[in-house]
Amino acid sequence: KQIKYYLAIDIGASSGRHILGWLENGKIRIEEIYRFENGLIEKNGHLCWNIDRLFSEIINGLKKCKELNRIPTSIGIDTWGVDFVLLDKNQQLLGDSVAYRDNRTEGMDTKIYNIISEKELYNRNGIQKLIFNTIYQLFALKETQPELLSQAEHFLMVPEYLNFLLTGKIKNEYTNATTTQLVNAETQDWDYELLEKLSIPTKIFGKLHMPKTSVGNFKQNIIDEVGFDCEVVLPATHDTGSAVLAVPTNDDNSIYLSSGTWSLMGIERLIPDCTEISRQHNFTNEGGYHYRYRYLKNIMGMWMMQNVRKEFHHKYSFTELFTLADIAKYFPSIIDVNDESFLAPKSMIQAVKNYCIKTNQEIPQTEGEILYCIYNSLAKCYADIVKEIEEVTNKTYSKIHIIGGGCQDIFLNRLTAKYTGKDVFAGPIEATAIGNIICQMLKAKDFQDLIEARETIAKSFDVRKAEIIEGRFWEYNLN
Ligand code: LFR
Repeated sequence: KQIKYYLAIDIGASSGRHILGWLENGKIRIEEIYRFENGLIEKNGHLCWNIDRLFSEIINGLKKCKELNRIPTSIGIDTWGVDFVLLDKNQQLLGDSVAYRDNRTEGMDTKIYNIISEKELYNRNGIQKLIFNTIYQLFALKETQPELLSQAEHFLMVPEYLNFLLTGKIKNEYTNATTTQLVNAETQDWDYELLEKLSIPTKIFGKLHMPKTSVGNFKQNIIDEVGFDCEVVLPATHDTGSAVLAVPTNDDNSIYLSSGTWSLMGIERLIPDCTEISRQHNFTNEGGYHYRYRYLKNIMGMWMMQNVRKEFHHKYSFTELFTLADIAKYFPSIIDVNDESFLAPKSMIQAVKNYCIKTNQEIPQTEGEILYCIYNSLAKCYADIVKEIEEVTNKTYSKIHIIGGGCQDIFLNRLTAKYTGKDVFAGPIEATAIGNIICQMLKAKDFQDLIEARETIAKSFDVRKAEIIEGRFWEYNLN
């Protein structure tokens, strides 16, 4: 019998990958067939994504399928949220693909709150305030390059643009759209009234499609280039939306922590909470598969580690980093990992030191102290958020499921277990790609529903309980 392959193209802020998934004896199997780097570039004075290169890497990975003679039944693309491009009436790109860490949104919050109060804004969409949300980016564009907005005919989030390049079809997708802070939680559609208030043209926003919708097949030039045709399907195109689908449990006594460039910690809910209390805690209600809501908070996450490792010139293995951090566990200073100074600093190490100076705390001197300071502060932040979730939902949770690439960080997992007092489980590592794949499988009716898909995930992938013992990192080799 011919195996039915599905391809997830999952692009994060630091890397992208093509992962084939298929069913075998009732289990999901995955295999990474192609991987590439991603990162910020500086262009015309802004931090941008190199979207042309991302697309050519997508093509390279598709060619790999052909080479391996494993042609997928369908493919789905997911990326980080909030970032977008504009197309003109000839469907040509307008301007650069500016990245969310660019500082163009500075001060846009105040300007928007002069038009609509922060309270009312949250009440309409229940999306947490992050200064880089699309709403602030569009407003910045309106202030600095209004001609781009007035020439625009189409607004596309990054995965939608990549889908467009493959198929020629433009389709906006619901889960990623909610990250814009422009989708009304009640109507689950673009908030046209809000857009009008902000003088952002409404015509550029297309109908919202749910995950499992077909975008279309490859254009002829793509077929010629990669050597096969394929249907492009919408997964939850927001990576976090895909990742949370792959939480390996149906138990609603658990909190998830999707750990990658960002740490996203929260729960799934069936009803959004746009109340004032929820806003004060700055929880978000991101739209998910089948109108499930991700009630969560963004935490600066592995971004800090990635930057520090770069500054260490990658001279340490992960095992060595854990050991170094562990040796420095006497170090007392705690930083607020969500401070805006860590969003895009020239030097993360200096930013951590500056924060300690600013708050009159001991300044980390050694590499170990820097590492421990970040790790310790991250884990403490996780523990605080667990408390907040319990407070807001008036319920206690017994476990935390850490999913995504960051779940390989055993040092952080142990600290998380220690500070939260919960049972902490790690895995699956490729949660986002798995979530993307199960959405395609759900479309193909390989599973009856999400419950069955999650049961299958739980039995298909390694999920390990975090140990609380300290030290002994040399037993691991994660490189
Ligand atoms: C994670 C993520 C987060 C979003 C941030 C910026 O990759 O998608 O969910 O808040 O990136 O888009």
